Formats: sequence, C-alpha cells, structure tokens
Amino acid sequence: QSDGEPLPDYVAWKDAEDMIVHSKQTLETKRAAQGSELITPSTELYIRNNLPAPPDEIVADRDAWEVEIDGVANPGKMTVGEMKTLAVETVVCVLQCSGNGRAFFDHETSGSQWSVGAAGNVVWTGVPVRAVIDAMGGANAGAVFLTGTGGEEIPEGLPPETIQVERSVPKVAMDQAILAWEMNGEPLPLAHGGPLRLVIPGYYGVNNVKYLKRLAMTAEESPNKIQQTGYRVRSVGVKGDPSQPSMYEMAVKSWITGPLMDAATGKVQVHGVAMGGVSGLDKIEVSTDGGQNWAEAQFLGPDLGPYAWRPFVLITELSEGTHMLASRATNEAGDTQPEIFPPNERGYGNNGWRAHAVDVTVS
Ligand code: MSS
Repeated sequence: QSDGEPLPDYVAWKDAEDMIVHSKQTLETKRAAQGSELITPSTELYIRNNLPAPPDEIVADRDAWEVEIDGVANPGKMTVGEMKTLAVETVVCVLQCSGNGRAFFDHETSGSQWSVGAAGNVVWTGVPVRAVIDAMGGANAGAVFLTGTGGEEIPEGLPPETIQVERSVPKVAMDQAILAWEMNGEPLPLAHGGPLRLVIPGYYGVNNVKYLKRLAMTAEESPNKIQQTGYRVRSVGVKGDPSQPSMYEMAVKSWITGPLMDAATGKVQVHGVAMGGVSGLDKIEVSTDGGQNWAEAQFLGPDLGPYAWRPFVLITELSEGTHMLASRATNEAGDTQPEIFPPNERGYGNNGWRAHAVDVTVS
C-alpha cells in the first residue's frame, strides 16, 4: 500500500494522482478525489480483481462477445450485438466492494485495507436482464437465483470451483439488474468488466460479475467457493459457511470527503457523499463535534435514483482547535447509519459513522 506507486499496465490509463495502489489487483480512489463528485470518472474508479483480468483481445470485437444463457426454456448463446437489439436502459448506481471500510475496524482483518475509496457512483447502460431471459423463452420453473459467471481463464489443473468468480443473487434482483456494455457513456473498459458486465444495482460489488460469459436461472446457489464460503458475514474467528448471510444488499452509508486534515477558522464547506443502499436517501446530517450535535446538511445536484449516491455539503463555522467531523445518513426505508458497525471476520459492510469520521485541525 503506497502512494505514487506506478499503475499496473491494464489500468495505466487511470489517474495515478487520484489512486492508492494496494496491489496489482486492488486500487482505491483517494478520499479527497471523491470530493463532491456526482459521478465517479472511470479514470478514478477503484479496481478489485479476484483473478488477473483477461487479455485485451476480449474487447477487440465487443459485439461478437457471446454469453451462454441457461436455466431458460430455450438455452443457448446470445451475443452482445443481439442483446443490443432487445432493449436498452440506463441506471446509476454505487459500485462498492464488500470490504470498503475494512481498514476502520479495530480488529485485524485479512484482505485489502480499504478506507472509503473502494466505491464509486457509476452510470451503466445495457439491456435489462429480464429482456434477455424473456427472449430465451423465460426462466425455468423452480429457478430462484440469477447466477453469473466471470470470463477469466482458469489455469489448467485447478478445479474451477476453487477460484472462478461465479455469484448467485436472489431472483428478485432481476427487477433492476442489467447487462451493461457502457460505463459513464463510454464502451465498458476491460478493467471494469468489458465487453459485458452483470450489474445488480443496490448490491455489493462482488455480485457485479465482470466479463460475463454465462448467465443462468438456477435452483441452487453457485457451488463455487466465492459463493459458498466467501463473502459471508460471521463473527471474528468463525469460518465461512453457506448458512451465514451473503454480501447482497448494501446498507445506508456516508462519509466526509473534505476537509480531511486542516481548515482555516470561519466559514467552511464540509463535503461528503451519501448512499441509501437499496432505498433512496431521506436525509444527511453532519456533526462537527464528534457526534454530540448534528445539523442537517444539503444534498448537492440531482437525485439520480435510489441506487445512486448523492454528494452533500454543510456550510458551517469552525473555531480554532481539533474538530471531529462525522456524517450520518438515513434512507427512505428509515434505516440510519449506526454509530458502530459490529466487527466481523472478514471486515465486511462497515457503515458505522464514528469509524468514518475525520479529525480536522482548524487554525
Ligand atoms: N467479476 C469478475 N469476473 N472477476 C472479479 O474478480 N471481482 C468482484 C466484482 N466482479 C470480480 C468481478 C469484486 S469483489 C468487486 S468489489 C467488483 O467486481 C469490483 O469492480 P471494479 O470494476 O471496481 O474492479 Mo468486492 O465485494
């Protein structure tokens, strides 16, 4: 984890100044860069790869990319070109890694030590999953999951179940799921899942399978490790197993993006971003005294729907000294960020407001 480390080749087009390179497979957006950005530019969006990204060739002829569609009346292959003739929709949603906020837990956790930057707000365009399933004759009776498989090449000799990225989400997620070929108005970059990515608005990052090569309506969850024992929330010291909650729906969350260290006395704009999870935002409050008093802040810019984040600002006056700036969001379902999110084995899902607060010195 170091600043100013060179970007890996496959993401050399990103803005090095705005990224923290944790490893070749994990890059985080700097907190200050998030600022009050309504949409996260692709040059700043974080990267999380469980396996090395596939080679460039797979985006050479995007429309020719084939996806196997299974668990439907007429199973078979469909190309991106064919999908483009079915329907098209645009959805704005937060893409956030399950482990975003992991670094703020007090206990030791394995995995990338993300602070707030394994998240971004992205515009996706593609075909609704429903339209694809309908075009293939509809889902088989008894299907309760939507299962997507990533297109990475699995090294020979390794049983695919042990490393292949394949995730199943409950069928209800189909209401909002799309197969995206565009991100922020441009062809989907390979690093973010081009030529085609499964996008499940409101669900944690891991469910948004990149370089999608198979989509299936299934009666069971994927047998793969990433589904069965990975991304399961459990107490510290406990092994993952399928009875534990899977990282599906995201929770209400927010954090301050500025100022982060110093400020001058007098009027100051306190900025941040807030998300409702699977419900829209109701309100955002900011505290400048470590959570003793809260003031309602103002959302900035248009509301881009229930799955998008909203930048916010509070204009306030700060006196000399150290101030703990915190933010606390409430969604339309009535959920408010807790002060502390309980520790869990892999450090998933942290949305506690206290851990996300920043200490700012005013002079
Ligand atoms: N997909 C695939 N195919 N592969 C991999 O590795 N990862 C995950 C998702 N998807 C993967 C996929 C994760 S885990 C995440 S977060 C995401 O993705 C990220 O994205 P980007 O675009 O940012 O890189 Mo955690 O929950």
